[in-house]
Amino acid sequence: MATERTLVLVKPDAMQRGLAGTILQRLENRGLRLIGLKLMQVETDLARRHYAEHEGKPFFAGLVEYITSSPIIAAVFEGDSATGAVRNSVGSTNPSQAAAGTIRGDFGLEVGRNLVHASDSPESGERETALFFTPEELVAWSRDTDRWISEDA
Ligand code: DAT
Ligand code: MG
Repeated sequence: MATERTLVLVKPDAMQRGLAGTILQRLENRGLRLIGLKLMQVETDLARRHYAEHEGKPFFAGLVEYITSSPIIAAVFEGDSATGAVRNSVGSTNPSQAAAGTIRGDFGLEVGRNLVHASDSPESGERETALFFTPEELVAWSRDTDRWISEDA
């Protein structure tokens, strides 16, 4: 399996509702390794670049307004097949259709307040990580538990 890096954003609604720790804990509990973490206010320019693929869609302006409306936590998780694992834990884009047991399915109701962002491919993970973090801000480390999480560690 390939080691991947994937960007997670704890969005403003999750921050306002005090769910940051719960969300990060669920991903950490899967065995994914945190290699980058910061509390930040996203400015409009970064929001537009992050969501560039959605420019022109009817929800784009609201999406930019939402993601810039309050501080967020940006996190990078690393691990074998990290992208798919995080997306599965996050759940479907619209929380009203997300499976119970997922973050969106357990804590959300509406697509415009879906609590968390997760990269949709390894390539997006690299692109988005570079948007939110400098290389110096990412920490390479190994854990004593890695061999209990991955056969290949
Ligand atoms: P995801 O965040 O699951 O990767 P996406 O990349 O398709 O979903 O869309 C990015 C965000 O845009 C999503 O988290 C919420 C918002 N969004 C997507 N589709 C929407 C819609 N039909 N109406 C309102 N907001 C939407
Ligand atoms: Mg997406």
